Amino acid sequence: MVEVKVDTLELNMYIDGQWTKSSNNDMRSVINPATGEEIARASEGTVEDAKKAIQAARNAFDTGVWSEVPATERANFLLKVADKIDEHAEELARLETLDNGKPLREAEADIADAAACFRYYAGIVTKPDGETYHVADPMQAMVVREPVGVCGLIVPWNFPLLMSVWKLAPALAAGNTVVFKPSEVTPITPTKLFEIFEEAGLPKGVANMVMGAGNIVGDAITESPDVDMISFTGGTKTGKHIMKKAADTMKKVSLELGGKSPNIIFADADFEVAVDFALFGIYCGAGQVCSAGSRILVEESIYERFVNRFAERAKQIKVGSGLAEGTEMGPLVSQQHLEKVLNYIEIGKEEGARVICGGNRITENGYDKGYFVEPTAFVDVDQNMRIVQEEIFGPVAVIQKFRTEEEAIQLANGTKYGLAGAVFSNDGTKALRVIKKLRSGITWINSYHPTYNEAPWGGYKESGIGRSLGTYGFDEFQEIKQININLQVEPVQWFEK
Ligand code: TXE
Repeated sequence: MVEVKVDTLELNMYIDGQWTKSSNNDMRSVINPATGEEIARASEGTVEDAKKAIQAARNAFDTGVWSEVPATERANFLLKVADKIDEHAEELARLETLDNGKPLREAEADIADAAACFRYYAGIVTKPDGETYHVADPMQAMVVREPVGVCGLIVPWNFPLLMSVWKLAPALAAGNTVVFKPSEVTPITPTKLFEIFEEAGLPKGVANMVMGAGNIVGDAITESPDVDMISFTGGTKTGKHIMKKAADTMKKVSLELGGKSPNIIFADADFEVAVDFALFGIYCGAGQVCSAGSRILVEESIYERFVNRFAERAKQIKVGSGLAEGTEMGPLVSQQHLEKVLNYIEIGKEEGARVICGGNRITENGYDKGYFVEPTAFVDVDQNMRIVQEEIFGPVAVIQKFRTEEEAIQLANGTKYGLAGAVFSNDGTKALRVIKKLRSGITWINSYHPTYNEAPWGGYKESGIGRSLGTYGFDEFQEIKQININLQVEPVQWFEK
């Protein structure tokens, strides 16, 4: 176990261009999930702080300090931010690992993706948009895109910087102002990002950050009549709560929620490739990934062989501190989340499923203070079990058997979620046929997990509404206006004089 010594950081909120403490001076302890030690203390926002941030964002939007600057200026800002993320990449990756627990190589990939996302939206913002229509003479109709206004952006803890950037980059590119709330568990790299915004010269009030509890600061943002839109990534239960609250002020909502994604493996797939991606699909990020391939569906004729090989390889995964050399899977993010995942493992056993690997918390070798869980998989499961239906969000897979293509599709679509899914097969026609039947927004054939700034990300069913990334993700942060121009200005004479 590697000892990590860091000075405790003090993190403050960023409101109207000022680094701000909580109105009641409360601080929240931020914990390293590998050691259980405090690594930072963060100002705990109040309703009053949220209101100040909303007011600042409202003023900044209404005075046009950001929405009315040339698009090239906004693009230049985004490019500067990307360069600064690259400059600080090493520090950011280390902080991400300390705060979230993920292995350093995963954190490094996230930081690189964050810079690339700013560059992608810097490119989009200066490209042509809008349309004109041929309507009846003498009118000319056109459509323009405008920023939505003040956007409330609320993000989770599994990709603390990257999820922030997936919202902040397109929202700012489109000319909105924002009130942003990081997860109370992982505020460190988002705070660093706001330092970068300040250095890159963002006008005051355009981007505001309030930390704190979802049911206090989050609710204040969602309820406010001065906020025009909420973009949220997190659990489905919280997403439903936000959608109901947002209805009172008829806010636009964009929700990226949970999943229980199927990974379908046919007997004609390349066996070792399928096993390899199945492990990556569920254990990358210790399973704390919305799109995790947590339900592995395997064709009957290769089922036993697959289960044995999967378990053999899962047992070899090196679990440890994210900063330790050679670590392949880190701890879970928090004590609370550890308890949730361990509880699901108990539920699985009580339901009669059989553990083929893992199933325990890891406490040896100094791991007892951290939140480590073994890579775990269940077999002998049926579709109605809670471990098959509910999002565990940890390193816990269920492996199911199917006999026919139809059965695979039926099982794959048989939950309330519809975020992601994959098919492994060397029969290209069959793979595409099955993918087209999946009720999921993100899919792969003979792969799992790659994500692109260019391509829309989001789910069907209870996995959410709307899309992040790509041009679709940009659209979320824009209103569409039609402008009708009369080219022959004379009375309409509908009524007699
Ligand atoms: O999520 P929450 P939690 C799933 C996963 C996990 C479960 C619960 O299954 O076990 O959700 O995790 C803010 N108004 N995912 O409790 O509550 C909160 O402060 C406004 C999937 O951590 O959804 C944080 O900033 N905001 C997921 C953010 O919501 C509120 C990633 C996420 O927290 C709020 C994380 C409220 N009333 C968890 N209450 C994914 N899709 O990737 C909380 N929040």
